[in-house]
Amino acid sequence: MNSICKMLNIKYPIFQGAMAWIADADLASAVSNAGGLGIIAAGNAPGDWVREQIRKCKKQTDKPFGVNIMLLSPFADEVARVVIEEKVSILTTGAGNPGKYLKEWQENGIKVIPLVPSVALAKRMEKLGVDAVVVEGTEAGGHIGELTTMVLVPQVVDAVNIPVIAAGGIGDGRGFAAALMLGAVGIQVATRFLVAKECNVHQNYKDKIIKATDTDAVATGRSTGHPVRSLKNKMTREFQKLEKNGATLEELEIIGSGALRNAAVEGDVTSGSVMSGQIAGMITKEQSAKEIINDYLTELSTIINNSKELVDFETN
Ligand code: TUI
Repeated sequence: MNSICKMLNIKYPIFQGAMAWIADADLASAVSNAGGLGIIAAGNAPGDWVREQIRKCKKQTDKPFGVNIMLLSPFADEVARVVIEEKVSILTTGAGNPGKYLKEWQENGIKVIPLVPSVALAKRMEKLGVDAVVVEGTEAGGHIGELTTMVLVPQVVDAVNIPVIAAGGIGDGRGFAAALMLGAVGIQVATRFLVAKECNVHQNYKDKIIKATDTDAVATGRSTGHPVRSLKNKMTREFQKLEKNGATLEELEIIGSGALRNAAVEGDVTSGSVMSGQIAGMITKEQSAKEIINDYLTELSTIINNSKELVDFETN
């Protein structure tokens, strides 16, 4: 049996990626009810909000779900305690090293799965004793690393002995199949769940994802050392202009702060930050979480069933 399904007691090895301000109990429970792993994004929210979402999620599903802790959050310590108090069973972490919390979480029976953008960090996490890693390529949305999923996944798979879940650029069942071929045991998908019917992000955000083409998800902020991928708009153009003219970090941060909330909650997709992965160009319609998961699974089986023909060529 698939190692991550067994470890987490989930039906399909499909994680719904954490999206700050967006991935709440409604989306997470819908994904978990469809057989994937729904994940509540703590983002920059205080402990009380996270507690409320965990309780709501438990009411809406009897299936396993997770919480993602964004380690740069000023509330990270608080949220780290809340997930223990509320008996969450699965945690993912992003944007930092979860080392200082790991022992306590695991003593409380929590499976801990950090997001990593490099082989070195994956190895460090394995040494610390984490249960699995999500390897995120630069195709992903939000705060990103440098390496692509295609090159990062096989290198991490070779470097560690814990399950590897692939993230970044996995837009449909073809990407799912590719991730498994690279040695991952599962996938994490975020951008495609933005257009889930159960996703409470502002409708303007969903519409912008659906309209996006292949070249619309751009990375800004490489000069600051903290690149972010979002859909092209007035904000990204102004940011790029400032960056080109050598703006200071402080000047660049003024544009960035609060911008995701403005887009996701207020629907300001012109001046806000419409964080998105490169797969936005592959997304054509709103669907339920269940339909999205079923699409990935159906396309994956078709590929696996036809693969004999693909490799039916002469070898010696
Ligand atoms: O976390 C992400 N992507 C994100 S988080 C986010 S919300 C946010 N809001 C305000 C400020 C900052 C973020 C939007 N997008 N992806 C997972 C991820 N984690 N990718 C890379 C990493 C990562 C980076 C460095 C993981 C560990 C790490 O460790 C450095 C160290 O301390 O060794």
